[in-house]
Amino acid sequence: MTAASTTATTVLQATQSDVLQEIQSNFLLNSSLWVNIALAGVVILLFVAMGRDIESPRAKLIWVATMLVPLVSISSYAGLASGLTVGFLQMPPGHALAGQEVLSPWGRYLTWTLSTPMILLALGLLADTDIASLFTAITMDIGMCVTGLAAALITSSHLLRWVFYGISCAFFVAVLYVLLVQWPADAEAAGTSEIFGTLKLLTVVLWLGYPILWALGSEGVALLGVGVTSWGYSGLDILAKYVFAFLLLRWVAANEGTVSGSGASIGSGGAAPADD
Ligand code: RET
Repeated sequence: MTAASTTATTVLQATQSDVLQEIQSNFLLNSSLWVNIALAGVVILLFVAMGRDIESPRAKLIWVATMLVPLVSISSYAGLASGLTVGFLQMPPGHALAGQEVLSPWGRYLTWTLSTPMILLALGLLADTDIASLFTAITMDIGMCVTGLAAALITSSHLLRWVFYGISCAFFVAVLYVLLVQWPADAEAAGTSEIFGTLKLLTVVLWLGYPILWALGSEGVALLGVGVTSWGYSGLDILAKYVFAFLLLRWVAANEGTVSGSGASIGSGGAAPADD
């Protein structure tokens, strides 16, 4: 190992343990992470039990997509609690905390890229939508998360942080359009409109909280501190992921016939009878 690479390694390790120390010394922040790790663990076990009798391929696909939500979550929160996916960022001139080293839990935005498509996949399957519409919702959602990550990570320009925030919001509008305009009609035709309506409302209302929190938190105008912002996201996550997933799975387990009987477009296994 050369002297230069030894120095680089030392700096990297020091930075990560600095971050961990900072997280552990902030009770609000640390508890917001560990509560979610514990909850995700319980929810995973619960969902395994709830899905054990599901048999039709389509209902199973909804179940696996739903299961992935707490599975991604437990990994995401473990990454945050260990300091691996949290860093210090120096905010650019113009930002409320300009020049200060601000703790940024950027891993959240990264892992939303994996968890939110699973939520949309489950919802799209429930509504028995077509593959183009599902593809649109999921890709727009990934666009929203990745540009949200960019908005959080940019330290070169205050303006560009908000430009990326705006781009992310534009992607979000496309997701909202699919959820509010396209899928309700599909769900009506599939006979799942009641549960779809409940889950759509829960999703739209809670998801709107995320950009609001980002704007008010330390990455935006910094009206809220790092710990309060983190609890805000953790609270939204508990409702938007675990409560959402529980309601969906409970309904699917009790109404498997409705789900497996609807459409043959995605995940129904209708085109491959030999599979059984
Ligand atoms: C950001 C900031 C940039 C603008 C917008 C955002 C929206 C985030 C959303 C996140 C939803 C996350 C969920 C996670 C569950 O695992 C990235 C905060 C529009 C809607 C439901």
